[in-house]
Amino acid sequence: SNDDSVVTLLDYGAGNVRSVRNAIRHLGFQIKDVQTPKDILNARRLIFPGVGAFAPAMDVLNNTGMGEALCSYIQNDRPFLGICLGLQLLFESSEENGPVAGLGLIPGVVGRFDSSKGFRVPHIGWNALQITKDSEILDDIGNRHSKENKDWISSTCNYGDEFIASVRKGKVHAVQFHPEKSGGKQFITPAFLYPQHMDGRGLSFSFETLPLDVDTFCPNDLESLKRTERKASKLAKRVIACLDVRTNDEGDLVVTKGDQYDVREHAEKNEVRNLGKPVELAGQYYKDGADEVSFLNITGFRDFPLGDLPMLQVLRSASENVFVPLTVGGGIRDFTDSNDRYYSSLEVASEYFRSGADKISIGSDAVHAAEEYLKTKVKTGKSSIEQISRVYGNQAVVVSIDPRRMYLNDPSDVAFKSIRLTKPGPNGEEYAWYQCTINGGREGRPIGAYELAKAVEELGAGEILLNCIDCDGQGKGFDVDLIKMISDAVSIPVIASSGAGAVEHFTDVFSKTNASAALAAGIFHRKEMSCTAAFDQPLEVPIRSVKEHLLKEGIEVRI
Ligand code: 1PR
Repeated sequence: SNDDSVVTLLDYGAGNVRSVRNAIRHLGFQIKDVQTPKDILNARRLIFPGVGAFAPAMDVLNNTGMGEALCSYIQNDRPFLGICLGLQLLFESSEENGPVAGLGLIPGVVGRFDSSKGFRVPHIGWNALQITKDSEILDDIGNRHSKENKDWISSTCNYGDEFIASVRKGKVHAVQFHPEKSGGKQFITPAFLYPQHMDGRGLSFSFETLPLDVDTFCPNDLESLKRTERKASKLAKRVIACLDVRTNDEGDLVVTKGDQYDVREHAEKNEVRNLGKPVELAGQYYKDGADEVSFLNITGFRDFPLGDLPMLQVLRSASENVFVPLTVGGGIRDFTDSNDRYYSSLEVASEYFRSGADKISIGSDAVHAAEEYLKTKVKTGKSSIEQISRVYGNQAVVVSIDPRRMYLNDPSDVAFKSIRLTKPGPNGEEYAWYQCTINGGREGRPIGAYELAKAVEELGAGEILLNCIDCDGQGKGFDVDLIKMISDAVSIPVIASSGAGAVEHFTDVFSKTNASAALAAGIFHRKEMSCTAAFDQPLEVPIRSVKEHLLKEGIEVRI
């Protein structure tokens, strides 16, 4: 097409491209989907938001002839923007699922981050870009990087290792991060893998400057970024708003909030506590500065999730207005319906990704998988964690742990890892272990939070959402003992959850543990809660105030 208002999109159906679509439309363009390789060759401008893992994406490109068309399009210096995997695929090969050969347009290998240096992998969150367009900085990096791809590099990022954050040559751009998920600021890079052998040169990028018209694209705030020091940068700590969603007794999908996982009002009618509409609240929290939004379908363990059209609709609508990552959890597992039709957890997850989720979160099914794995010591490849991470990448798989504190006088009383408590239990117990539960806390299982966390990390989970039933909804602070134990035990990011009631609780958890993010629910919804039945709680605190407080206390956050 020659129409200037049209953007051609290469979406091979492997994940969440919905947000990119929403971003393109938000900028006033129309979308033409690639159906055949010819559509690539005829594009006026092309966006390739690679999603999923490297090998399956290359298979699609090779088997459809799209790969060949892409190479010719790029070699002819036609307007192009690759995002995430859409950048990685341009390189010679990747270590993900591999080595697997890529399109070979840029010299270099896509490698794995080295988590042994104390940097958490996958790399999920907000990290500062290095603008390295001027030769001064290029010289600075010296000869460590390959000369061959030097002319491609437009920006880098240092996360223990220096890695390529974006490339550009002529009209061809590609970025490792997700401008469409960066809320108009900085960027987020779920860069489990990153292209190596690089130099720096650069541009900065944001959703607002998505270079739909690459000819006139202009980096924003180049000067201030140029001045930033070239040292290993830590990821900003994330603040995540969580919406527990369920159907109320009238059949509407509502945001609710439990008190130690109990979501009933306990007033006369014993209704499900209704705090508002999921899409509206998500939009509000995004505007208020949430780094991510999570939807937990808390009764998903009961119903067949693919039948759960309202939840899919919530994701579709939320992703139109929320330009930060969305996570969805609840009921992700293999399933056989009443007609004996079998659905794999992968199919269930795929439906969520297509509807706008960037990550899925697995609770109950992860407990079963971990128990099985610890018993047999065999990775079957069949668990939901393994299946989904293989296709969508580890960064897309969160495991939600719902542990309950079990007090002990003597740690040798149990076979599970226990800790010495900072504050003794109700009967003076000095120790506790944390028992994993399934089905929203309804059933305790013979596995501890520590054992579960280690096992799911080995199975391929990319992040842990660490709740604590005892603290949930209490507003008295996070369980720092538990969060410290788990965040020290694994090298994937840990999201601290349950108990936030004041801004100080966030500082507390970030300064005393290695949590990468803190998630909260009640503290952000209290305005809504105060109009429901008696619920004796501290006042509502906006996300903005939490972040301002963290910044004041010297903890880096995205403002
Ligand atoms: O087991 O895969 O179907 O997933 C079910 C998911 O639903 C799990 O992630 C589980 O944590 C969640 N869930 C199940 N029942 C409840 C409940 O409340 N009755 N919600 C529930 C759990 C926990 C937190 C909460 C924090 C912060 N919500 O995410 O938002 O504790 O709350 P606070 O800041 O107000 O203290 P599956």
